[in-house]
This record gives sequence, C-alpha cells and structure tokens, in this order.
Amino acid sequence: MLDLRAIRAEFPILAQSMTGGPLVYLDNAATVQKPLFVLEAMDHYYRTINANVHRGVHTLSQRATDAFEEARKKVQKHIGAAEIHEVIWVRGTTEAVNLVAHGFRSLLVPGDEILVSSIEHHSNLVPWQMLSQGTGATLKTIPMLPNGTLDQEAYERLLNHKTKLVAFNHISNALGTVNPVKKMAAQAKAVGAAVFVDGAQAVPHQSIDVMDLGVDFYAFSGHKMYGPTGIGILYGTTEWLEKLPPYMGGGEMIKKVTLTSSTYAGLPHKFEAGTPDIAGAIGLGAAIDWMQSIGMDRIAHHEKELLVYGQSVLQKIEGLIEYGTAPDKAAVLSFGLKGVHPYDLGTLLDQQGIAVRTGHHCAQPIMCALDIPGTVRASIAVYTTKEEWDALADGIRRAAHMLQ
Ligand code: C6P
Repeated sequence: MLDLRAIRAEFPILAQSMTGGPLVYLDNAATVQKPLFVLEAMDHYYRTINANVHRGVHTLSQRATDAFEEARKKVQKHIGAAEIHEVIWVRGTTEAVNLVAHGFRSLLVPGDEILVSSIEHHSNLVPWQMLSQGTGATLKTIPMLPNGTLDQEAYERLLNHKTKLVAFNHISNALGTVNPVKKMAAQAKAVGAAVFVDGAQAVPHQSIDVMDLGVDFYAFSGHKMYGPTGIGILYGTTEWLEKLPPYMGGGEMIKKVTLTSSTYAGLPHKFEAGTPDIAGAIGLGAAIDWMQSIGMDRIAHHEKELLVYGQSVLQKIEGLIEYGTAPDKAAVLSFGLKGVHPYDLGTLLDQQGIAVRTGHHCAQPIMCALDIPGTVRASIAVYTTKEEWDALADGIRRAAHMLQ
C-alpha cells in the first residue's frame, strides 16, 4: 500500500482549491505534476552549480557537467540501456521521433516500407509521413480493432522484407491500450526492420527494460514522468545511432570544423548540438530517483488498482461509453456521454474543479476510426486517489443532468 497522503504532500500544486473545492487533477497523460524533490533539485542546480556543460575548465562548469552526465547515467540504468552513449537528450518525445525520422532520410529509397500503428499520437505519425514523402518510401499502417488494440494478424501480414522501420507506441495516450512491444519488436526484427517505440505514456507507469523489449529506439518525455517540460530522451542502440546522421548542426556535436566542412563528434554528442537543457536533465534525473524511491512495481500495482476502480465507477453512469476496451490498459480512461459533446462535458467538469482533457488527444485517426469527434479523457498518476474518481463520477452525473 502506498501512503498517498504523504505522496500528495510532496506536490504543493495539488493542495490548491479550484472553484471552491479541491482540485481534482485527472489530466496526467498531458503532463504530470512535479514533486518538491524535483523542484528543489532544479532550484539547487540554478542556485549553486549553473554553468555550461562540456565546455569550461572551471570548477562550476565541471560540476555542471558531472551533474548533467550523472542524470544521463540515471536514465541509462532506469531503462536498462547497455551503454550511456545510447541515451540522447532531446526536448521531448516529439523531437526524438523527428530526429530518427530525419536520420532515416539517408537510409530509405523508393520501394522501402515504413509501418506505423494507427493508434499513434500525431508526433509518432506525422514525422513518418514526412519521411515517406521525402524518400518515396511507402507508409503503411497497422489497423486498429474496435476495442482499441492493434490488429496483430494484419501486422504479421504487413511485415515483409521491404519493411525497413516499424513505429508504434508502448501505451496509447488516447485509449490506454498497452501494446505487446516485445512480441511486435521480435516480429519486426525477424524481417530486418528497425523498431521505434514511443514510450511517452509507459515510462511514468511501469519499469522499462529496453534490452529486454528488444527495441532499436525508445522515446519519452520528462514532463510525463514527474520531471520538467522541455527535456526528454531518445534511446537508440549504438548500431543504429551510429548509422544515423546528425539531426542539427552547431556547437558540441563536432570533432573538427573548417570553413567548408566538419567532422562530427561521437555518441551521444553527435545528436546534442547547442547548449542543452541542463537544469531539465538534472530535474529528469531527480524524477527518476523520486519514482525509484517509491518503486516502479508499486507504482504500476497501485495504478492498476486505481484504473479498475475508475472503470467500475464510470461504468455505473447511465449513457457513458468507454472508448478503448483492450484487455491490457494503463493509466487512461477515455469516454463519452450519449448525446453530449466531449467539449461541453469537459467544460462543465472544469467548472467543478475537475481537470480532464477533451478532444482528439492529438490522435485524430483514432477518432476517425471510432467515428466520434473526440472523447473525454481521465488519466491518472501515482498520487491519484479513489476519491478523485468518485468526484469525477459525481461531476459527470451533475453535468449530464444539466446537459440532457
Ligand atoms: N501527449 C497528451 O495529452 P511531447 O509533447 O513531445 O512531450 O510528447 C508527445 C507525445 C508523444 N507520444 C505520446 C504517446 C504522447 O502521449 C505525447 C504527448 C499529451 O496526450 C500531450 S499532446
């Protein structure tokens, strides 16, 4: 059992009242709140260490570099990467996908195939569309079944020797579907395709072992895992990262520069042009320490129980339709209310101090497949309580009464 009262006390933002009652924050898939431990680590960095990294011989610069690289080490250990240089700092999941998609421009030719799941956040879809347009490679999609899972039989049929890259998420931000990453990665590898996994919605909720999953790339964002915005991770195997060209040119990513040409630094610096978000990296490292102090298995167990509870209270509401009924779901419940636009429901919930996300959740193809304008999405974090689910259910009933 987690001591939720103690955990919540670490999040000052949760203590505020909203429209006269307690804030009920159920928009954790959009971004999660930050514990004092993370805020203080970043504050401490700016107050006592602030300097640029990998550049100066002075003591502060060395301290900043040590703290920055220590944070990278924490990420490496947390996700089970073989080498520290396989952990690349990026701004977030979106930049990680774009970095890899940009790199594949030099590797694909017309006739090659890129296979992308149809339950992706736009950030794991649009860059692959751009890659396809830029190279002449064909973009194919793995269809979704009505329950929000990927059609695994279709996936097997679509994989072939022309498939050069397969991209899918670990957990869907719009439906909560958990994809069988290990199995899908092995199938893709069997035809020689590279495997890119968007782990933005998985890393906050369960332990991740990229080697065990057998993926080539795994991307995630700091702000969804109790860390700050503006920092994220691209994990890539040494083999693949070495094959990809740099994404951006500039300081720090070079070995030698003349007026007409340059040679590039080794990993990870090849992909880290410019001054990085040093405080962000330190904050992300602190977020990992914080999650580990609770234990990823305990977080996963607690959230599983909470999700089941949430489903049970929402299912009792007349006219409520749950979207995405995969047998394996995590942290997200997407739903609609018969005859009510999700935006109206979200607005009335907001007026009761309940924060949810409404709309297409940056996953328009899912809404199109379900033939709905959008959903209301409630998403949880480790500090979410059963009382918050109860408050949501009451809030929906009140809203329904007003709207129907
Ligand atoms: N999803 C949501 O409300 P960035 O913005 O780069 O940190 O993350 C993009 C992203 C990529 N993949 C998945 C699965 C995601 O959920 C997100 C971000 C938020 O669902 C904000 S749109």
